[in-house]
Amino acid sequence: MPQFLSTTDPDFETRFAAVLTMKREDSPDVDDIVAGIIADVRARGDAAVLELTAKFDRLDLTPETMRFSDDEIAGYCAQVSPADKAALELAAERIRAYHVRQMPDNALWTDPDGATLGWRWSAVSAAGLYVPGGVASYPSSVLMNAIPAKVAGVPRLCITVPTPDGVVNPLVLMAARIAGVDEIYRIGGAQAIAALAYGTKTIPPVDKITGPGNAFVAAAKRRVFGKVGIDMIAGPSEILVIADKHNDPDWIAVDLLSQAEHDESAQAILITDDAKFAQSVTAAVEKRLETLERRKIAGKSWEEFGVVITTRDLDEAARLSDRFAPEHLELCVEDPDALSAKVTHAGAIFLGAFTPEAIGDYVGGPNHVLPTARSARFSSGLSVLDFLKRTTLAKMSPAALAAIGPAAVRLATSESLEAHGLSVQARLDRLNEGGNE
Ligand code: HSO
Ligand code: ZN
Repeated sequence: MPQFLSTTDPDFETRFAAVLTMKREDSPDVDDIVAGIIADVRARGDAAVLELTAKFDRLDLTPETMRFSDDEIAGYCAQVSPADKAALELAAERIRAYHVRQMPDNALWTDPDGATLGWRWSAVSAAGLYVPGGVASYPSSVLMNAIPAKVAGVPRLCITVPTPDGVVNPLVLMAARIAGVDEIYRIGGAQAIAALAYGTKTIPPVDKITGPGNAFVAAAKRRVFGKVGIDMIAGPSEILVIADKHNDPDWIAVDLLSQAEHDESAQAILITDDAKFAQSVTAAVEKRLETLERRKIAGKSWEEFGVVITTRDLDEAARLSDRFAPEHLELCVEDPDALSAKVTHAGAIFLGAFTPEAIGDYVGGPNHVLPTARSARFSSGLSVLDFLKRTTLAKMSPAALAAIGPAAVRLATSESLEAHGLSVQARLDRLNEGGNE
């Protein structure tokens, strides 16, 4: 059974606080092992990567076969059904169109002192995208990571994807090809992250690494941060649905299960202003769980981490949602736009009964790589900005230097940095001599 709370319960605040701080994931401490793997890859390059791939993926590769050739990629892509390919293409087109709009503008202006100032955005030169192997090897996540990188203008984009026992997911290669990925390496784990960050003879290093992964991958990303940029360390998925009684309980039930089925540690939360509706939804969840393919995973998540909260009204529901700062927030209410305006902290909001979260996982357009574990309080989902950086620009006219330079000299003196002061003063002296202008 999920937990049932009502805001009218006298102990509501205590129980709600317990829900907020609930620990859902035990993160095994693999940091020592990962440190060893990274050191090994740094020292021995390809040889270490190949040995670790033989050991963990039971796959013998050579520097030549570590990277999928164009012929291999074409061969696997030919196995993808036309319908699957068309669905990936539709998704890619919509994701691209959305992310193009995120591209920020450069800026350049001259202020009243005569200083010309601004900034310019440019893409990282190379990005590496980690794609997990096995069950969580999602082609949709390839699109969600690769397309923003390409839209940002990253010239070299590569993927690492482990292929344990040599098993390849053709849809992953197809998604990579559609997204315009330049290189695909069939390696995984901490060794792949190390290779991307430090480079080997076969794999040139990248500047930014994104993408989800297991505990080893997460630990490796943390360790290489600083040498390269990383995105976020994503936790298990979450969904919070605010629904009024005018919904079909079964729709809401499958929405909750859609994220519960990702992971036993995933969390699905229903907040409603109608206690009877809450009962109908939980009954519908139980019914669906009888037949759902991933009922073991979804059932465990719902049982252990599911939460159902009844509120006095929908405004109260929005305030509680903000305290969760959920990764995904569905607003299945009569006026979702009005309620959405009352929400500040959420990774992504899905408005109205016809916008199930799963649309956003695949084809809506916005990114599905989103902040989890309440980090939507201070961070955002993956975007083109993750693959861009900003360079600032400043150009002083002689008049501008004359106007603002003396303050710089003063500040340099106050910091006892003589050469700083001199580099400004030398120019001011020339201007005072009337030599320039
Ligand atoms: N909902 C997941 C992403 C995903 N869903 C991939 C289906 N495939 C994390 O936000
Ligand atoms: Zn999902």
